[in-house]
Amino acid sequence: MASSFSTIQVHAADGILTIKLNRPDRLNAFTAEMGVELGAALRLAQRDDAIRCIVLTGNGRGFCAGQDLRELWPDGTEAEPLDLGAHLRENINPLVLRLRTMEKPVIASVNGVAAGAGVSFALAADLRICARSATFNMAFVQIGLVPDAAGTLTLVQQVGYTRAFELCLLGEPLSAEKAQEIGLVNRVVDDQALPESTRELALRLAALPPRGLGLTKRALNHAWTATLDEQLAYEALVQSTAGRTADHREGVQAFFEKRTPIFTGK
Ligand code: T3D
Repeated sequence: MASSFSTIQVHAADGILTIKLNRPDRLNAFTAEMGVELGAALRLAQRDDAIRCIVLTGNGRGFCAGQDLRELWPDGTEAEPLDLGAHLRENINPLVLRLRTMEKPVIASVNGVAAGAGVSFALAADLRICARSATFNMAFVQIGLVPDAAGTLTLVQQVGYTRAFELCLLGEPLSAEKAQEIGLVNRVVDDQALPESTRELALRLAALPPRGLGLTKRALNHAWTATLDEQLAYEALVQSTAGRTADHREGVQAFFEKRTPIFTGK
């Protein structure tokens, strides 16, 4: 995969694409250039059958400090207000859509502080594993803004309205342990164990049947807006597709032969 990125680093091995946000002196704050590069890496990952899991992490002591405030306000303030909605539509929303809709599991490996849209990016992933020293800060309120990058939806989904409201309105930092306690993250590990623990999880996901896994992601996302009837119909639809895969046959055959299945993505 292209090594010409300047705001991210990408590394593909063993079916895992690791995308490392790479502006460590700014705690990996998001810029438009990072958005373009992240979008390109995710598109490539989506198209490449050899990639079966994506890991999003950060270089240095931060995961992502949200929007780079210097990029939008290089002089501290602007005479004319910026159209932040346009900025979101162009740079951030397409990334969140891709993370949520691509039929491959995405792990956020939160290595340090996540703030503002950095929290939203972690929430847009399917699983979150984080370092014990990581913190989560819905910092939007501190600068008079509204949580974005789908944070108002995904936070409610992960932790419920009451906790989401408090996190967004008070904007206080949340420790990794507390984040796990309220269901915002799946796992917390010691800082030095994060890369290996992330890799173990990613390898497990990469060994699973990709089609079944991708369709499961679709069905779980579909459930948020569906009635019971609609969800039952949707499950039947995706199950028809999963039932036609060679991986499904392999799984059943392996069960009868009392062996570990080998899923090929067919
Ligand atoms: O429509 C739109 O697009 C608007 C979208 C908005 C989405 C958002 O994400 S809004 C929220 C933006 N993020 C923030 O407001 C967070 C700002 N940062 C902080 O509050 C703190 O930096 C942290 C709590 C994240 C970490 O604090 P600390 O003490 O560990 O580190 P630090 O010293 O503050 O930061 C280290 C450097 O990173 C520092 O640079 P310097 O001064 O040493 O040269 C700091 O300025 C820089 N940095 C941190 N966050 C950002 C940043 N630079 C630009 N933008 C940032 N968001």
